[in-house]
Amino acid sequence: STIVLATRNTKKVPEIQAILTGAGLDAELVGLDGYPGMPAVPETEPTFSGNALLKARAVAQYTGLPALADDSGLRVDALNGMPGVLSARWSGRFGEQSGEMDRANLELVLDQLADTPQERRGAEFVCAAAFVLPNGTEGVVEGVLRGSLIGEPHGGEGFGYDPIFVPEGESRTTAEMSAAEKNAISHRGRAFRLLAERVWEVLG
Ligand code: ITT
Repeated sequence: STIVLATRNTKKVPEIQAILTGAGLDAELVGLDGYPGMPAVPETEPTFSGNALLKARAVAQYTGLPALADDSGLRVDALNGMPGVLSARWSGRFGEQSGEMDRANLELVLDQLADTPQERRGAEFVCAAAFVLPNGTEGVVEGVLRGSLIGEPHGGEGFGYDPIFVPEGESRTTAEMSAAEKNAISHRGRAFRLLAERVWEVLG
């Protein structure tokens, strides 16, 4: 069966496909590349869960297929939880080529933390995973990964803020981990493994 993932972030599709396949969900995930006419969904909610549900509902309605969505981001302790739901848009360069936009977002956070010592550089990745089925059944769950932000980027895997994020108890950034290593501990891994259980219950 096919499930549409309500994302234009091409890095999310393989990450989430691997997590769901690992959780035993037998479905092919497709991103929004196949739906170029679908209008962008404004992410107007103040919470990750609210925005994930907005995206999944819009795509379920547009496609008539079961839809999943990921709304995620980085909460930085010393920035009072920012950029949070604004993580993709933090540098104001949303819509540019994804590598450059990711780098601009990361550099801005590093600038903002320039005077913050390592012991106060705690942060967490958060992921809300939502599902909406054609019969209207819906749900949303969250996963969190605690860690801290180092002063300069390390590693070329992953995306977004991965090159500066070191999970608690680890010495490498999530950009220095394989996809499987990251998924085993990540906010996204936790959220989508929970979601897979939930979707099974609903589907009976
Ligand atoms: P869609 O809304 O189309 O899914 P998006 O990238 O705009 O794509 P979000 O609004 O959920 O998605 O923003 C997520 C941002 O949070 C992402 O662009 C990264 O900057 C950051 N982020 C989320 N998960 C991350 C991860 O696993 N590693 C590094 N950065 C992450």
